[in-house]
Amino acid sequence: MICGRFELDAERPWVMGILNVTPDSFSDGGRHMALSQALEAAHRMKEEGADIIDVGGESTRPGAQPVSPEEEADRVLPVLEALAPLQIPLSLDSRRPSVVRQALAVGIDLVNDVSGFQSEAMLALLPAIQQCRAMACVMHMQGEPQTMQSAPHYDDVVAEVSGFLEAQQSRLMATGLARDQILLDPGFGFGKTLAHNRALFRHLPALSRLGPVLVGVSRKRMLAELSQRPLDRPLSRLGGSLAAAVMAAAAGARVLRVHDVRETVDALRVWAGLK
Ligand code: HH2
Repeated sequence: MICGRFELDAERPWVMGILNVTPDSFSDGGRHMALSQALEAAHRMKEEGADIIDVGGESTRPGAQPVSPEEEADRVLPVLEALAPLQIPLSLDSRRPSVVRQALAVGIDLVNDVSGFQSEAMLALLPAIQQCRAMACVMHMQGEPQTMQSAPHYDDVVAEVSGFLEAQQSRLMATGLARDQILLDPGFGFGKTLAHNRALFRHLPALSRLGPVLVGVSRKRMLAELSQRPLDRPLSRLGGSLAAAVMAAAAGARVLRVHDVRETVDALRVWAGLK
């Protein structure tokens, strides 16, 4: 399967390693702010078996303050430039058209938009995305990060989220992207309660029949709720993250967006060897 400048094995799920170049991300904020730290983390993730590296310059955790596009670009562009020789697909986690445009010029293989390619300005970038043969990830979010967890409400979460993803998939395909180029992501934790997340997780097999699916549950609060652990310790959610990654793979997910690359790669290899 084509992912920008690379071809990835479509026979197994891909591991997307998270590289947050932010001071305030919920589990790894402040760890990769220096260019040298970011590069070291990316090299390590590649060695550990990551298939893609997802670079983000804005935290979208519940309650996060938005950053200006200029600030975000200053954080991510030097990292993307420095990672080019690493020879691994690079994803940009951004909902700002100006940042995405500049990153496409530097060279990225996937555009991960947590606001789901809804704005005209993001849609206007699709020809440039198409030209790079890059993938586009359409994620569902209810509301905005600052307030999304205050009282999320749906009449039918599965119908609403999958309806949104299907509509956006059709919109992107109408501009020339192939079905395989568009990753669909229910957006776990983005304006969702535990009950919503559970319903969406159970719907993954059906969603995977619509197109390739990305699942991002790594270290998220829903894992602490399910494993009955303290809600303020995201670094202690490895067991829950691995269980959810394997279950998502078994449900047909194509991409697993994770913080703990080595452990996830091992868990998926064991699952593939035993299934
Ligand atoms: N989750 C986060 C960020 N980006 N992108 C996609 N496609 N799917 C996700 O589930 C997703 C995402 C939040 O996680 P993280 O990057 O670790 O935290 P923060 O937003 O605080 O930087």
